[in-house]
Amino acid sequence: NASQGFALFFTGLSGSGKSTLAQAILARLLETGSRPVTMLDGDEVRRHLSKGLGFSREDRNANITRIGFVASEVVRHGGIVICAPIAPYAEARQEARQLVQTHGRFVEIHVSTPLEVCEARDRKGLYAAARAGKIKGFTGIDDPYEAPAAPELRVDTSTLSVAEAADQVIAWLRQQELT
Ligand code: GGZ
Repeated sequence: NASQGFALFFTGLSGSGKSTLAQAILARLLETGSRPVTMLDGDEVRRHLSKGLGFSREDRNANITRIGFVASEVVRHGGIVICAPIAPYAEARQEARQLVQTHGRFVEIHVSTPLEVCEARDRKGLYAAARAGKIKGFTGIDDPYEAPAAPELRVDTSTLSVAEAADQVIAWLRQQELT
């Protein structure tokens, strides 16, 4: 029902378009406007909530568990929360799902833009640095990304514009009577 809290949990490679898509959906949800929406921005999370964590499997999973905990609190109070970490490990995504589902819906959205496209974009030069060995353990290059087997939604920003992808997500939420 339309007053139940829910979490939109985007997962995908660096440069896949998660944050851009999350921002577009945030704007759309704020337009229709009846409920508070919290954005757990990746950079902000790493600066505050997950300050001091690195990119080992353990640290990435701790990051996702923290995000899941905060998301579950928002959802517990009937709010909408959007998060967009890479979240490369299925085990941590599952833990976040469990935390949130105690109180509401967990909507996992796999942003499945292929690695070649993310790497070609290379907006921050991180892929080039990873290929050059200047960054070790970069997701998709020399660190794993476990693609979700059964996400609620999958969108590929190499074949859809941001607006089209946002439309698909919003349409799905309406169909599920979440908004
Ligand atoms: C992947 C890294 C790494 C490594 C720094 N691997 O494109 P960005 O810059 O802005 O997004 C990436 C961000 C990933 O942080 P998350 O908190 O989303 O990761 S996780 O869910 O795995 O905890 C990238 C930057 O941090 N970055 N080093 N080694 N991305």
